[in-house]
Amino acid sequence: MTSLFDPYDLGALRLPNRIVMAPLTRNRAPDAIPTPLMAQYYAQRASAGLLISEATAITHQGQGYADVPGLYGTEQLDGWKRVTQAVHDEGGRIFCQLWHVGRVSHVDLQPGGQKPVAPSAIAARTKTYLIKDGVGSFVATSEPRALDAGELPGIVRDFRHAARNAVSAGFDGVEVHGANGYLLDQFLKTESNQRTDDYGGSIKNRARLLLEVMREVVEELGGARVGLRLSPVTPANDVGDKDPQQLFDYVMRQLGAMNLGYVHVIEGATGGPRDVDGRPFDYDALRRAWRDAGGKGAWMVNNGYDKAMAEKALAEGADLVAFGRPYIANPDLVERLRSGAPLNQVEKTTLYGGGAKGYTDYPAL
Ligand code: 8OZ
Repeated sequence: MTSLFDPYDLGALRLPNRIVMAPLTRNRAPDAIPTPLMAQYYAQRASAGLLISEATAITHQGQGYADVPGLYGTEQLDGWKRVTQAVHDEGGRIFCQLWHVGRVSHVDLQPGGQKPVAPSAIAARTKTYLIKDGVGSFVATSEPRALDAGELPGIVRDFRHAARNAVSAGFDGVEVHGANGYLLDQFLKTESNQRTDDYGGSIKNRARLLLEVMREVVEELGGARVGLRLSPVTPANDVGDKDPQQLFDYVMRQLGAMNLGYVHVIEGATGGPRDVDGRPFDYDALRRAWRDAGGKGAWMVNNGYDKAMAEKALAEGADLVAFGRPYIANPDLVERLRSGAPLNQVEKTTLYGGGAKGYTDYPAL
């Protein structure tokens, strides 16, 4: 039987174990530039089979929160080089999560104070995070404007360009953020996408932007260095779909031939219950749809896993398990899971923004 501590070959990368550090937003990159403190934080966690970076804006337009990092300016790339170097020096491997927030943003964070962009001009009933004079606060997102179809090829190119930047900054690969109610998820789902052109209406049309992005990024890096994160039923950031099973089964069938390194699925509500509205969702059917369509990469599961659940998931066909909150408080999570040592608990007040406190000061065993 496969154990969490067995290696996994992700393309040419040998992961020494099946434990993945999930992407975690921590708002500690002023001016979107990764800092030496961030390098220390990721390096402390380098014993994970794979680290996935916090969500990283592919363009200024793709940014939606204060002090999240970017991957489009020279100083940002230099900041990330320090991070990837520190992780590699500790013997780790790290992918960059590529992010466009779409409507989950605020005019104060957008270029020229413009409206955030979205598939349709429908505001998300959700909050974003601003920092003013060093003080953070959660504020309502701004009213978005609907993207013109003529702007979409530019966004696809922005993803591709960011993927190239990620590799030049030393990342081992990228994960496209298709989850949690951000731009690509907004296009996928009926509640946020009311377009009447080729990018709205049918499942095929709503999935078009995501699939165009995936094809371009795979063409740039080769499939083995590309993953995709999805959250079929999460209500995060006010998204919802009338038939998520059909929608995501279709997406999986289309992804099958792309030779992706992995598909990363958030099961249930992000950071919350695995059951949403008592509506059952068949994740095994998703995996089968992907495999039947030729998907050969890793099936990565996430959301509220502990060691026992993770071992069970591996026995039932998952290849990798991503841990989020446990990784915030336990830099040596691999060793703790191996030895059965107790886990440090997360301090909630230091999750978003700030410095070393609640970031790099969680003790290893
Ligand atoms: C928490 C706070 C801000 C952003 C996600 C990138 O949910 C995020 C995020 C999480 O994917």
